[in-house]
Amino acid sequence: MERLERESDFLWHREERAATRAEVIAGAQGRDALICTILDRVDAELLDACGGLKVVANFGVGFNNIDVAAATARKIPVTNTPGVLTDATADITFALLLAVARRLGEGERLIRAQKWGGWEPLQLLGADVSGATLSIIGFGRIGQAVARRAEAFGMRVIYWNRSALDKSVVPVATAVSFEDVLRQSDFVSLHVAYNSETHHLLDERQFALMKPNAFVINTTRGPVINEAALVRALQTKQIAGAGLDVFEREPQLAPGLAELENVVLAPHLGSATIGTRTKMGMIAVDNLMAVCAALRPPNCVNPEVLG
Ligand code: 8YV
Repeated sequence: MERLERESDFLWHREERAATRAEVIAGAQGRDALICTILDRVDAELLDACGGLKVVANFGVGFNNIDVAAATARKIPVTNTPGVLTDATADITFALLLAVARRLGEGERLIRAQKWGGWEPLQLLGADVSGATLSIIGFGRIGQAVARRAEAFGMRVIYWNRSALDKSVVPVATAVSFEDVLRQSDFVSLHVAYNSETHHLLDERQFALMKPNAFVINTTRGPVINEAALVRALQTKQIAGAGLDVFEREPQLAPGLAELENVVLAPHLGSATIGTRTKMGMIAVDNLMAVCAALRPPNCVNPEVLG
């Protein structure tokens, strides 16, 4: 913000609440650049209403909030912030995995409700993490960072990735088929980008393939899972639990999800550390400034428009 204030004519939506679509359009009209977040749907209508935009700089690595084809058709570069949030997101993946396996949410609620009567030999027994099999669906930067953490926890790691990966890059994990990642795992962690191909990648049929002791961890985008089907799979104990940082219709949850004991819920905190969000902001500004100075932005998702 300080950089933008110093180096540009900068308008900032200063309120705690998200900007409405009308406010985004009104604020971006006649401007060269828009920095947006997951809350802002940037589509053809918005781009046309804000004619003159030279760049859309997303504050985040995932850019499913932006119609990139519409931006490309208008020759507008779209940029994102990859890399800097890899470790923070892998960390929260592990936080959720450990929390749900070891029933920390249930323990917390027990203590806070002043219902804890003291140690018991069979109280809140959870699942072992060490020695368990972790499946990683989507083995890009974040998936691989999760695998490195899993190795340190003594887990066996298998993965499924859309395209084949160079084995020397991924020494700690074995590639298996999509059905096998589901069948063999004690923990399934999702790290694919969200798009039409990954919509409801985990649905009723996939939960049916999973072991009853399996846990699902999601730190990518909510709609990669059919949340209603997940609730049913959890209610019927078809799977053991879930650790979720993202939801299909944030901030709303599928009916029944919040009532389940065997889930740990976080409000989209994957990249929420001071250091990570600062780096994301700086990269968003680097990208934006580069385009405005007619230079190549470091992280463009539609580089074909750069010529
Ligand atoms: C952001 C994220 O907090 O980078 C992403 O894809 O989901 C998070 O890091 C969010 O996108 C803010 O726009």
